[in-house]
Amino acid sequence: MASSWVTITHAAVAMALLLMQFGFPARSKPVSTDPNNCLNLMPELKCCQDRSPKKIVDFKLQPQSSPLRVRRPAHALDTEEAQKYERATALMRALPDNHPWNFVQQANTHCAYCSGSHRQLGLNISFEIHGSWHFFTWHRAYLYFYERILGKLINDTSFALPFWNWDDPSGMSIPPIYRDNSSSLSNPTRYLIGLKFIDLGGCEGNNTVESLPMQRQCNLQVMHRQFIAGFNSSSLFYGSPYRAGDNSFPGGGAIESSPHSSVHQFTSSDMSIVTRAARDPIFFAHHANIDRLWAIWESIPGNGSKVFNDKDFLEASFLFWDENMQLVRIMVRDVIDTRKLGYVYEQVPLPWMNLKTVVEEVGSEGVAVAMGEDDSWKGEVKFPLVLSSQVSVHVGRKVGAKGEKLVVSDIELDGRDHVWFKVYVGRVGGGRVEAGCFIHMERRANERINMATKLQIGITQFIEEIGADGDDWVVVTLVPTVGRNKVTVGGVSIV
Ligand SMILES: [Cu+2]
Repeated sequence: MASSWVTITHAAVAMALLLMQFGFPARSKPVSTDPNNCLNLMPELKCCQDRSPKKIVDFKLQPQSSPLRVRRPAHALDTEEAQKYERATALMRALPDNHPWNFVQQANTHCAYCSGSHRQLGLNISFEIHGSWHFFTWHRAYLYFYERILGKLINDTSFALPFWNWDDPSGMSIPPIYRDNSSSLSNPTRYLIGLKFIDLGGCEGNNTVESLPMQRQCNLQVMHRQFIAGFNSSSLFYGSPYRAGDNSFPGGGAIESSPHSSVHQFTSSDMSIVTRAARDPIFFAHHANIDRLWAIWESIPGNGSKVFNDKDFLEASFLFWDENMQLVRIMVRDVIDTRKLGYVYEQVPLPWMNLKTVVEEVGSEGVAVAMGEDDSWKGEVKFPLVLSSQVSVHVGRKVGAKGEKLVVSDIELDGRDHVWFKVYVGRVGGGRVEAGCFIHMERRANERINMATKLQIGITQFIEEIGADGDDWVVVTLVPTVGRNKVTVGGVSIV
């Protein structure tokens, strides 16, 4: 008896040691959509689909029988391509109001996933597809079905959505196909400046003939910066994990704030309000470009995504009506390769990829406050703080640390508000670079949306560029540009 007790105890201790070493086996909890629980929270914006399905089928990748669809830059479509797209969208708009393919019903699919309407299966909490690692994946699946429905409507299995190539100077304005007010692709309420220039993040100038080249160059800098900020790190590029039971907005990835949200804002009108955004047909070209940037990021050597090892990422699932009028449950694992989904992007130049970051030197306009040995030295700024004006704080770092991340934590706001602040990293007494920004887009809701999130930026390359590799401290400056006083920041740290 005594010896078997000893054996059991030994076994238990050995198991406990193993678990301590390798961690407890994780409970799998991918987020999935509850098909029977969708709440129309706003009377003026009913986002749940009108039609309930008889059954839901699991998505299966189709064997490639037809050639790959090739998504081309919207500004470069030929007349035939443009007419096809225009006609398909017109047919979509003409469908009965409650048809799942109807243009507004399709737009509502996006709304239902960003308004608290869709609920997580079995949990009755919001399923939100922004501000986490599902930003890219959900939108890829959404565009996939949207494209195939359009193709079906015009009986063309090669039909491909265009992408809005705003990361190249040739595409930095509203593409011509979206401008004609008699077209099914137009939205006459858009901000007219977009006809000249589209701002990827703080680059709007006079929009004069003289200023436009500089504005375009500024846009390329934004592209370069946002890619660096998420470079070579899955968690920074994709955003924070979002598992079943998690609150919305754990933290968006490198390009969700900018250029994604900045382009939404600048396009204005429906596009600037998350819950209405897909009512502007340009939404789909905008998100095709976001999707393309994801594909580009994945193709960069060394960027192999660590998130692909996480079952909670791969097994998350969404619901969409497909081109056969089935409600389909699609998993993230099905959307990580565009070729398997039957499409590719036309290769076009990436003029932002190898730029050099602009370092603003002391004395440049607006820099002096940030760089001086001002009152905020070493913790004199008290967090949490309401971001009412520019604030600089000295943040400690470990010299020689690999993969440094700047974390702006406990960002709190009412999710209905539009908020934008920029983040600079500077050398004490030296130059600074804009390292990133936080942009939250307005959304409609009857009640306050209590939102708590964080911003993470990869800063290794920025630290090198300002020459602060050997410094124990850097100056981080937060500059609110929209929604002053509407956002609270809990802290700033480098990890
Ligand atoms: Cu979007």
